[in-house]
Amino acid sequence: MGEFTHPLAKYFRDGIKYTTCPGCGNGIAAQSVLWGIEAMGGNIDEYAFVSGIGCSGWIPSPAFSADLLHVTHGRSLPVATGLKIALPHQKVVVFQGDGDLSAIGGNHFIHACRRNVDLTVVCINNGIYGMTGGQAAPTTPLNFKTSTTPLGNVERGFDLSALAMASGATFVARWTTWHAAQITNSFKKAVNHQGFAFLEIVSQCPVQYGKAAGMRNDPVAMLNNYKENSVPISAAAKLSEEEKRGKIIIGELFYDPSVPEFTAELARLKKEGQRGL
Ligand SMILES: Cc1ncc(C[n+]2csc(CCOP(=O)(O)OP(=O)(O)O)c2C)c(N)n1
Ligand code: SF4
Ligand SMILES: [Mg+2]
Repeated sequence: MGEFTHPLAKYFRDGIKYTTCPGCGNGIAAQSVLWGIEAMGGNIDEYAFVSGIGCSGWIPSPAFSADLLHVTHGRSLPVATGLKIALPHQKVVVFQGDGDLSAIGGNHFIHACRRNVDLTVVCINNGIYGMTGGQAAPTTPLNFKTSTTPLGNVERGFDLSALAMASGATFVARWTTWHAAQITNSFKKAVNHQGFAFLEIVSQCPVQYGKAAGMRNDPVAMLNNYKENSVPISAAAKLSEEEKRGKIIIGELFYDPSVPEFTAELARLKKEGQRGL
């Protein structure tokens, strides 16, 4: 039998090895996004990837054979915004962990949503600080035990997609790593949407979150859990608040193509200024 080359291997730099733990959802997220790029013509040079610090930050960088910016923790959105203003024709895709996005980077996030900058944000929401030892994040569920909340978390977790919608994002979708094909479809729509697109991927960290949830190093149990507890948005509308508790509401949650996009508005103002208006 001949040697098998993975169809997505062409998108990776030679000789780079992922440091991701076995069974981590980051692999599914990476593949789902790359399948989307493949379906949209496969020209990875059209994209620039920006990421911060955290396990999710290592998804594009240094592995993807593309333009990459790997920046400080929580700061990928201001950098991505600057990049998009400088190179408006580049498709800018940002990978963020839930901690990176909603703790240290929380203010950057709400303002990037509000500005409707044409970025695609792929948020790997594993409900915890994975890379640094399993500390509680702003997404960690109430009562959940982590290394910093050994008796249980007294804070309620953010619903990141709801935060994005409330802050003004104009495309919002949420899936879990069980829904790889759906992630690919939503990623394509997100990239083609002219505005701030937020794609939340509820993802397993079998090492840190799994340990605390009684599913240590058991990604299959975590994926089955996502499969059993995910509810499509259409079905969720018929459930009471009590019935929705503990469920993951999935689907394309919001889309508004009518809001002016930030960099297009800047270009319009520049043109008007040059004409002396
Ligand atoms: C300014 C700053 N504060 C804190 C850290 C430490 N730190 C690195 S990654 C991280 C959180 C990682 O969690 P998340 O963003 O959810 O990514 P994950 O590892 O779970 O993918 C923290 C607190 C840092 N690198 N820089
Ligand atoms: S610590 Fe968790 S999030 Fe980080 S690579 Fe390992 S399994 Fe993935
Ligand atoms: Mg995390």
